[in-house]
Amino acid sequence: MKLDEVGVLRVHRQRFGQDGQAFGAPARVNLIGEHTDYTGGFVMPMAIDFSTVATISPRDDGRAVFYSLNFDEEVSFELASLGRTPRGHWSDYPLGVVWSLAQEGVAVSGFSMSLAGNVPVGAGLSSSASLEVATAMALMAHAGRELPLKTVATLCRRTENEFVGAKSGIMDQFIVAGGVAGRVMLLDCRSLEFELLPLPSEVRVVICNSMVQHAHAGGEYGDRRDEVEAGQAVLRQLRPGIELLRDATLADLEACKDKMSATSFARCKHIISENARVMEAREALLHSDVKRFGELMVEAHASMRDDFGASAPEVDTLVEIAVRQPGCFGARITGGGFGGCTVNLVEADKVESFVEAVRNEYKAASGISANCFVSAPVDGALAMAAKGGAR
Ligand code: GAF
Repeated sequence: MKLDEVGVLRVHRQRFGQDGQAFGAPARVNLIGEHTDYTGGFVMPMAIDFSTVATISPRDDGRAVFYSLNFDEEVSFELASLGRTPRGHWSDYPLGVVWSLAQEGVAVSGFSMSLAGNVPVGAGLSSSASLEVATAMALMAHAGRELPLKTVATLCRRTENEFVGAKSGIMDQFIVAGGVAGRVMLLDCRSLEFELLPLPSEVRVVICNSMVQHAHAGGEYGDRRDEVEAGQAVLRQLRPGIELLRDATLADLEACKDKMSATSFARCKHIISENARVMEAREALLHSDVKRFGELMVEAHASMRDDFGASAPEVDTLVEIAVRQPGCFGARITGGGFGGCTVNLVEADKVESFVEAVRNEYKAASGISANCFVSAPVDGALAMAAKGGAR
């Protein structure tokens, strides 16, 4: 899905009277490892072919001016008096990046920034991380600073957690900044060490949007996180050597069952079993065992639905339809949950018939037209910039 980057540069010039420099960031889909990131576990995302472009040029009045092409709205702030003051507005994301960069010791001078994106919002594909990372790339260039991947991801996560007020983990910002074309990423969310793995050539990643939206900030995502952290606190207290849930086994959890709520038990069970599934999925990929990889995706979906309580009826329907189709190895909900998209692993030469059947059957079952698209793993923002362009 190519953004009209030239169009964004033209709009920037018309509005601000200066040529801008454009920086892009993709979206992401997570193949497996859901809700494991904020307890230091494992995830396996890849960057996908949607993007946000931030175009920047300097100004000399000490102001930060953002223009959103998507909303056709301009907002302006005095940089000298910038505090941690979110307004519940789209500009919280780019403004939060300015604030977060300052926490990192990078102060920026006045700038005009035009922002445009084609990442579906509320679909679980990380439109917010894409916006944060594109903004950070533009601001770093404006300040003449190059920061490493871990710092870029961490400062963008800080924007989300401490400025916007959404309690997300590190996965989205990390893959959006650090993705590499043709590779999926196995990320250890405690050490931030990662491994890049190829997808077997006989499969394609198909993403199907249920068109049912979720809400992240506050809401159910935050509730799940609290339930998980309550369980983690019990394990930490009762089992020596457990700092984060990723250190625990299902036997540890079982031993602490009567010390936590049934809800926390189920949430932790999902996370502990999901971490194990991610590691098994890595093995499957290393052996090009797409059949096993697909089975793990289906198990991961059941765990998100039954233990984590983070699916939605429409998404369950999409998964049930998908796994019946010839050539589909596995399907599951992807992202934070409560709606959004499924990710499907499909035999390359069955993709067309798969998409047609899923769209038809989903429409018949729910009355909703799903959007389906295929994406290979694409470059993240740092690789994109290193290759010299927003795209
Ligand atoms: C959202 C969050 F932003 C991520 O950090 C992650 O927790 C994900 O939900 C669930 O795996 O995308």
